[in-house]
Amino acid sequence: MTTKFYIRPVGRIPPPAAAGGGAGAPAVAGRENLAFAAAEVIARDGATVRRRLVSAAELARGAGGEELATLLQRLTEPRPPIAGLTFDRPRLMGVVNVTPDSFSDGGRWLEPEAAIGHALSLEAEGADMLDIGGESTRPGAEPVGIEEELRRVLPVVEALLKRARIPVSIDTRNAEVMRRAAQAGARLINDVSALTHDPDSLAAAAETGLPVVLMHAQGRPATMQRDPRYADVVLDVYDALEARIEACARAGIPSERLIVDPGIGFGKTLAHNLALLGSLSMFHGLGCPVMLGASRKSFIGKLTGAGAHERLPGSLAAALMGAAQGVQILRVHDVAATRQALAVWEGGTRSLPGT
Ligand code: HH2
Repeated sequence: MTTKFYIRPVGRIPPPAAAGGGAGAPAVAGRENLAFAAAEVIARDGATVRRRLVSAAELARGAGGEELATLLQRLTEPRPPIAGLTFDRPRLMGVVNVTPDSFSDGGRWLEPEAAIGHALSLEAEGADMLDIGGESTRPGAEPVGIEEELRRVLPVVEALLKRARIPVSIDTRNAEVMRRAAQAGARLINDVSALTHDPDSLAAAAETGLPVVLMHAQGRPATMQRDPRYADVVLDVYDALEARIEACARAGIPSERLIVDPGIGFGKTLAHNLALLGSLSMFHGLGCPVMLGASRKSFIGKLTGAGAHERLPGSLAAALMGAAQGVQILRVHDVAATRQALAVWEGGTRSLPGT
């Protein structure tokens, strides 16, 4: 049995201490306000998982051997821009659900004009990109026919190409929708099945040349919440995303065009979701920007009893947990509120003592 290693950065060092002493501390994805003091080094060997805390300085000296040095390199390298967006600060993807049945806003933006208006208002609130979806993937949702999905999303994508200044992403599991949306001007593909749902989707995504969000899901929306199980949710989701990055490489989609997302709420219990939320920093080891979609999700309701429309405070807390762990893209419904929360977090983490 071969041992697989994982690095989970912990303990942010604020500037200017992070730069002290010459070489400076390693930082998550090259982000200057995300230098870390230590890391949990995890080794999995079949059913055995060992964890030890190592100082970042020790790790940077190559104390853990070649494999860990390569992993650390992937974790700390700056990420190149995707769809014109740089990743020197957290970016916001505004959610536009052109569906009758999405869990928090189903039916509100089903007419193209309503969806376009909503998208433009999210842009005005400070969204960095817009995610247009024509199929709800909430737990229990049934699939939508391709023609109906195209009918919902294409007019919105086409209109936004002319009317929005920020890039548009297409949230779909279907190859034909990927191709048609790319022709209509979409700049990013967001697939909650990580290009596994439609057998033609890997080829279609490669053909478009667009960047792709690979989101982890266990099972299919209709049944995914029936007793999901993992050996170790964080390590299993990491391994599954790594396997999809490899599948993309074989299909001609290089890792520079990929974004990974642990898929909060997709085949996960409350405990699974919370474990992922607490270990997001580890996912940078995959070498791609990390996305988090926690906005208004049911784990917030399960923790607090809040209904789908009362989950803004919990959504902001989750967004800040993501930001603190270097998540590059936050997929949110409430753009203005998240922008404000992030501005405070960014300001505080970049502040210099003695100013
Ligand atoms: N969550 C949803 C849909 N798409 N994409 C990514 N990358 N990450 C996510 O967490 C994610 C996603 C579900 O949220 P929503 O679109 O609001 O609901 P619905 O699926 O009911 O339309």
